[in-house]
This record gives sequence, C-alpha cells and structure tokens, in this order.
Amino acid sequence: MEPFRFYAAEISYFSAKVRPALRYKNVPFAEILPTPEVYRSVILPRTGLGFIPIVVTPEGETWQDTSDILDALEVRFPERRLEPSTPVQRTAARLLELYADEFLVLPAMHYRWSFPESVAKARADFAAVNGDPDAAKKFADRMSGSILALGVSDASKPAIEAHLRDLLAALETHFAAHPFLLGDAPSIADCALMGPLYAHLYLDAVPGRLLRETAPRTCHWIERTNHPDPDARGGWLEGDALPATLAPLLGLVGSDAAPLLLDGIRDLEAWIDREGRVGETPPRGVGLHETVLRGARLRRYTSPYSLWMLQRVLDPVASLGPQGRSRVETAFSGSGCEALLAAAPVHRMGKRRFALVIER
Ligand SMILES: N[C@@H](CCC(=O)N[C@@H](CS)C(=O)NCC(=O)O)C(=O)O
Repeated sequence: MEPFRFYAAEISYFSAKVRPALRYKNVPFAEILPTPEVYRSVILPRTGLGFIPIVVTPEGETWQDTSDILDALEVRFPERRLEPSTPVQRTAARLLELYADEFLVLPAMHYRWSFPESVAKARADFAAVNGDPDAAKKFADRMSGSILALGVSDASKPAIEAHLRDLLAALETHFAAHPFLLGDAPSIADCALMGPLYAHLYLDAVPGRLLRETAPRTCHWIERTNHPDPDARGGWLEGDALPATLAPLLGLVGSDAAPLLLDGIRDLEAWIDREGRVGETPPRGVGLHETVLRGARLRRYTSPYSLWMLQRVLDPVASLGPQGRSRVETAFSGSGCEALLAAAPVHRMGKRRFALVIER
C-alpha cells in the first residue's frame, strides 16, 4: 500500500498531536519535512493555508486541521479507537482537546520565545527542519513576534508559569495511577496534550529542563504516547468513568482556561454581531479583547477558530438525551468546566473546504 503522507515537523505543536494517532493506529505513513518547496508545491495549493500538519492519503485526498485529521483517521482506521463514544469520557476528551489546542499555547509559546536559551535552540531547530535558513528565520521572527498578541506579557508571565507548574503537578499525580488520561489506553486527549507538552515543552531548552527535573512521569507519558506498544490491549476506564486523579487537571481547565476562552468567545460574538456576514470567511484575528489569568490582565487577539473548537465540545453534548446530559453534568460539576459546557453561542462557525466560514 502507498503510504499516507504526513507533512509535519518534530517541533511543531499540531504535528505532535497527530503523530501519536498515526502510530497508535498503525497507519503506514511517511513524514515529510515542510520545506519552502513543500509549502509551495503541496501545502499551499492543496489547502490555501500555510499550516502544518497536513495529511495526503494514498488516493490523493487532503486532510487539514488536526481535529478533522483525527476524525478522518478514526473513520478510516476504526480498529484502535481514540475517540470515546460514551458521554462523559467523550466530553472529557473534547474538553482536554480544547484546553490543549487553545489554552496551552500560552505556556508553550512563552517558554519557547521568552528565554534566550530556548529561542536560540528553537531558531536552530526551525532552520534544520526548513532547510532554508533565511525562510526559517522569517518564520521564527513571525512566531516569536506573535506571543504578545496571544497575551504573553511581563504582567502575565508569572501566571502562565504558575499554571504550568500546577499542570505538571496534576499530571505527575495522575500518571502515578494511570498510564494515559482516560485509563490504560490513549485517546484524543493524550494526542492533543502532546502538542504543547512534547513539541514545545519537552523539546525546547528551558522548559525541557523543567520537565525532566520536576515531571519524570509526564516525560515517560510523552515517550510512551509517542511510541505506542503494538501489543497493548488496555482500554479506558469501565462504565464511562473518569479517573479520580483527572479531577485536579479538569479543575485547572475550569479555573484558568474556561474564563479566558469564554472571554474570547464573547468578544468574537460581539464582533460577528457588528461586522460578521454569514457565508464569509472571517480574518484569523478580529481585534483584541481583555481577559484575566490568576489576577493578571491579558490582552489577546480574538480568534474565530476558538468558536469552532468550542463547538466540538458542545455539539456532542447537545445531541445527548436527558440521561446522558445529566451524567455529563454530574461528572463535571465542581470542576469549573460547567461554564464552558453551559456556553450557548448565538453564532456558529463552519468550514468551506479548509476555510472557516460564519454559518450563523
Ligand atoms: N488549527 C490548526 C492549527 C495548525 C497550526 O497552527 N500549525 C502551526 C504549526 S504547529 C503552523 O503551521 N503555524 C503557521 C502560522 O501560524 O502561520 C490545526 O489544528 O491543524
């Protein structure tokens, strides 16, 4: 069989989310470096976007956006499932995917671009992957310049660092009891957390030391998730249960990520009310909004994509019957995630090919 083509890089956040899924599901694939020539001849013409990773199937179909890629993999390779189909575990997995994709970019980008030692390594890594030092430098300049718009500033750095310390402590406790987030097998939650935790925090110079010195069990989870055992037969906890040790992690999602993400959604909804047109593709950022993390004020760009990610959490919950919904409510009550689950956006994002479009 022709291999699937995975256009990706080791130090790329979103590539690190998909790679463990390809390996776990035993997908025959070749990983191809995103050189300028590959952007020009494959990525841009196929997607119209400058994002990695993308997957090209043996039939020549293009998959883009890691959430859509994981969905497509689940359909094409249903054997070793990564997406729970039961209400509570599915909601936990989707909440953690939202948290990993949309919130953990704060510590991931801060630890890569705020410390000279990390910056030097990341710039060298970019050049090694890209092959064209000038193009790599331009890309690194753009990435390092983007952290202010994400909300990484002198005022917010202590809060971002405190969040990461608490996250690592929660993960250390959890991984002492269970090998993966939902039990004995990985899920999309493990894949999503690999983005920030492996591609940035484990590989970058300064946080790499922090992880190795303070979070050995998390380091082993990273290695284990990246190198799935083909003989492992374990599953998630029985009866749609969540491990008790997941509670502190969900608590961090609820206390720190939920308010920040919801402030962004509120600002986006106000922008769509004012300026959005159904059927149109919004800009990647539609202005700036204020939010708060552990008492620190952050100014961040408002991202239409965040609404599309939030819908991935809310849609499956909305399709549940009353029993399923009440199980979800019970499971997340007291976690602080209730506010995310109760969100009822007026507007809606869809996609046309790979571009976001305002659907409502
Ligand atoms: N939502 C997209 C995000 C992909 C993404 O942001 N990829 C990064 C690399 S990890 C990228 O290509 N960034 C280029 C840019 O921001 O212009 C996904 O899940 O695939």
